[in-house]
Amino acid sequence: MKQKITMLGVPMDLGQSRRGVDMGPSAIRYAGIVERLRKSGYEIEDAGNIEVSKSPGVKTPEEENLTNFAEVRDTSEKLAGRVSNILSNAHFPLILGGDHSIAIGSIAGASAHFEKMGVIWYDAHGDLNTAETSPSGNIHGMPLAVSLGRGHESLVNTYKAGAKIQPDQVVIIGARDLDAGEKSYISETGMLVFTMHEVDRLGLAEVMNRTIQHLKHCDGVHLSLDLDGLDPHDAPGVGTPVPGGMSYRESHLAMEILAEADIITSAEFVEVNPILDERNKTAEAAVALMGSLFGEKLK
Ligand code: NNH
Ligand code: MN
Ligand code: MN
Ligand code: MN
Repeated sequence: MKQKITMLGVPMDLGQSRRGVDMGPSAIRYAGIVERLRKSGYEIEDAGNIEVSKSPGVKTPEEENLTNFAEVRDTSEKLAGRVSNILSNAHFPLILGGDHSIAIGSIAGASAHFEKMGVIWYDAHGDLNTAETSPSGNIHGMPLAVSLGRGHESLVNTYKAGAKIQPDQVVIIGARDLDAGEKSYISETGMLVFTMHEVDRLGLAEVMNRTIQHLKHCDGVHLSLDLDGLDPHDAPGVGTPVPGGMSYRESHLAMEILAEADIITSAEFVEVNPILDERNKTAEAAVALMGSLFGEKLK
């Protein structure tokens, strides 16, 4: 992994319906991410937060069931440009959310630097909805679909026209709450999904080994880690907790295996909501996982 990290906060809460996740970047900073990674020998530059503006835009009929469409689209475009610049400077982009809708921008910006970028989606959810299949209209349930070229075209065309990744470049880990439309898309495409059933049967070490193997043909890998992938016991500060998730320990192991494999080229940690949290426990978990991802235990 590159020795220089540029960290960027995205205080976005418009991709879902519970306020507070816009304070995620502050909570993660407060939990000591900069000091933590410096201790491991990284040069880390905090680029601050990108501006998320609320525009009272009038929706067109094509934007139905896409809550805060204009704001999410504008922020995605801005974020993609910033992530792309970080990679152009040969730094590692570490993005702090914000809700998961920000992945539209992170993936658009990062994928421009690779022929075939893989994506590891660590999440209780698939985030494969479109406006047609979404039960909520919340765009944080759609970013993986958008990156795969499905959904409203101006979201799909963020930064660069068209799909940024193909289904064989994606691995979902920890899924336990998939909507009907997401399930049919997964079975149509044969995308690799390790639900909690597979995590329990195989163990997370084997799941990670298979994930790394599956992404062997990729020349870069973006890690998109939704804190609700963890069990709510270990990460209570999230907007849509789902019981039966991966533990704090398992998640550490996952990050350590990724650090050993040295395949991650950009990462985001999303959905930390300090208002719903217990004494910053979820932000602290995020920081600890970042420590492991950047090889803390290996040195
Ligand atoms: N699948 C639901 C939806 O589309 C919930 C998504 N919520 C998430 N995703 N937190 O990670 O609204
Ligand atoms: Mn530099
Ligand atoms: Mn998510
Ligand atoms: Mn989720």
